[in-house]
Amino acid sequence: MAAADGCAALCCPTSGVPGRTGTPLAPAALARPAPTVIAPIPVSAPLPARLRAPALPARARWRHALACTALACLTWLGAAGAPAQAQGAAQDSAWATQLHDLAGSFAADQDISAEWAWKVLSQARHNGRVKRLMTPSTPKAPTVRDWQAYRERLLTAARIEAGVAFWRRHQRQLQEIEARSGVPASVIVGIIGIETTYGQNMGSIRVLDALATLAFDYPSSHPRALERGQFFRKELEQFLRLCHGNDLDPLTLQGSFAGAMGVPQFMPSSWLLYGRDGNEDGAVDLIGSPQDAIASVANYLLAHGWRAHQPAYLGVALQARPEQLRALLAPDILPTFDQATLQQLGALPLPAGTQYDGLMALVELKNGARPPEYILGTENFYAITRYNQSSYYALAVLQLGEAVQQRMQQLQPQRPPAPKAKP
Ligand SMILES: [Ca+2]
Repeated sequence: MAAADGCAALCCPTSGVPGRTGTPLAPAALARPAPTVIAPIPVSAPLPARLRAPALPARARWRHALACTALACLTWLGAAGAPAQAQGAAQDSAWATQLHDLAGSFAADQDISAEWAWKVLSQARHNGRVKRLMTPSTPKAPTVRDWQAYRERLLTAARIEAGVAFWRRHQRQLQEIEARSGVPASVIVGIIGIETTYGQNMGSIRVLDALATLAFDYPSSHPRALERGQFFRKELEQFLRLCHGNDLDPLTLQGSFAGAMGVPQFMPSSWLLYGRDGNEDGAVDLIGSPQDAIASVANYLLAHGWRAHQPAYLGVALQARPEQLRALLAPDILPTFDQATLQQLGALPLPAGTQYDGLMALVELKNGARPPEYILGTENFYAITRYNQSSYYALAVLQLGEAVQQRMQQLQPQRPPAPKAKP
């Protein structure tokens, strides 16, 4: 996700792009596309050269040889059953070879066999809709960002009410985590609300297909297509490890078009690294357990620099000259300026006299043809952008959490007036 530019959150949600975890905004239930059927590699196709690398120790060579033999058998079995109409697609040898190559990379793995990997990967299907959604748009006119429109689209009354219900349902756990970690309940509630509306929309695309498509057929028109393809290849590998180690079915798991999964929309690597067992049942289940999702979101933010009891953003009174404004915006969302430097550059933190002593970034929020808005993002604001690298996303998370909290306070039952003391 393009760092701090807000584009991802506004127009191109992508879960877990390099540098990001979780994921992008989950698109509302995407229609399942007709899959492109890719036949297995013909039995005569040689294994890629990397599978035949000779530098392995003797034991690994034996295992490697067995794996390759098994791969060939599985390939032959698959080819024998391939429908005639798939013969044309079978010409796409690049797709099949890369899947084959990835399966073979498990040959020396201690936990996962290449046979199992190929059994799974050979069933990956190219998803044209995933590729189209990830393809950069080429509008005739540049996209005009509009923070207020984006905010209104996300901070709906229905989402706020769902947030109230979620917060009440998990109030005890949220309070305990806030007390223990310093990550406010409102921030956790904000993230889960923006990502999936509290588990209502976790995505409907088969993760295996999404990751394989983005790993091996990333849109070439993207300026960083190679890097992003490598990122998704790694995520596909981690997806196999996640499923293998947690008894998850890799053929049925669904998520966003970028392969993000569950209530918090974690990419496979983030699930493995930052997933936590919030309900203490011995497993990390980010799909079926909101408690695990809550604990994992807090853990993710802590791991990415969340500072307890510090604000995530401040207001700003901007009196900067044009050259000062350029200097203030140059670092983008990276917290760069202390209070003294901000004041020298004409950006005064609000409320005046705030005690925040960390670094900050001046964040510009464009409003279409109307004047932009500005805030000061702190290190905690930056931590939220590690979840989704968009300043618009981070502020929407924070303001949704605030809106849910305010709504809960409005709904607090009114205390009856104290009885008058008898004279
Ligand atoms: Ca659990």
